[in-house]
Amino acid sequence: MRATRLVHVAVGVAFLALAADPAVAQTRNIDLITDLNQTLLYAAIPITVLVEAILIYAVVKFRNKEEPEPTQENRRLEITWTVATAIVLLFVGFASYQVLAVEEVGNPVPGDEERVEPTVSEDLEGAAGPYESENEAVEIELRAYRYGWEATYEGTDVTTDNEIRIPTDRPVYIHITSEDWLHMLSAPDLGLKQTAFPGEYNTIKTVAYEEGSHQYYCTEYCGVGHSQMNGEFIVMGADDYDTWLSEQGSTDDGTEMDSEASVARPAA
Ligand SMILES: [Cu+2]
Repeated sequence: MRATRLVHVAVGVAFLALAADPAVAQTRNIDLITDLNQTLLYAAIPITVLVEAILIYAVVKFRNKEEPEPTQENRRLEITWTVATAIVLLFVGFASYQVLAVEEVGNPVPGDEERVEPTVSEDLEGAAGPYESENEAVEIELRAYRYGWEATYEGTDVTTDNEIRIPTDRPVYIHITSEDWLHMLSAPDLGLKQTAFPGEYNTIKTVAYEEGSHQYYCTEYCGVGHSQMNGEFIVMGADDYDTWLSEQGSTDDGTEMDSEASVARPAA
């Protein structure tokens, strides 16, 4: 009786796990990461089932053996499991490399000749500009400080505090740095995560698919205000984004005039 119920629960959970398709991918980054996760999961499930089945079989079958015998050397079996393990590891390595080698996940590498110079305010190492071919690309400089984030939009004086606006369907390069201490940008919905180091830039890249608004956090403990060091990623339609940006730029001297999301920056 109990065993049947357990089996039912197990089957139910397995179905739920497989049926719980992740929501529509918001960015190329999260798309790639979720796909890899699923590929590895589909490979891992049969292996887990096989290993557990052999284990349970052995435990049940040999549980009452009066005189246990030592295992005999079995070269064929050893070769089999060594080769099988190697195949599994190669598969995992190959599948992961396919994703890690993509810029959106592995991050753009600076110094590539086909890239344009990154648009950043300071002459520091680490920033990677867009490829020459990406003439639609958007660059944003993101400065983390205790305890907030200031985004500056390429070619303008427009800044937003604790808010990052990006357009859909265009490559977005975010050059992250810090003014004081280690911080980390993490936007789980968008599959973005990168450390902010003082004195250098780290560039991340994304392409957003869907309009929407997503929380981001500082995930590197940085002091008493760490837990309030959040902000909002706002993904806008490409035209809306251009309109928004030009409206910001046309206000008097281009100082920030942003909505409620903007939080006054505390004195140091
Ligand atoms: Cu922080």
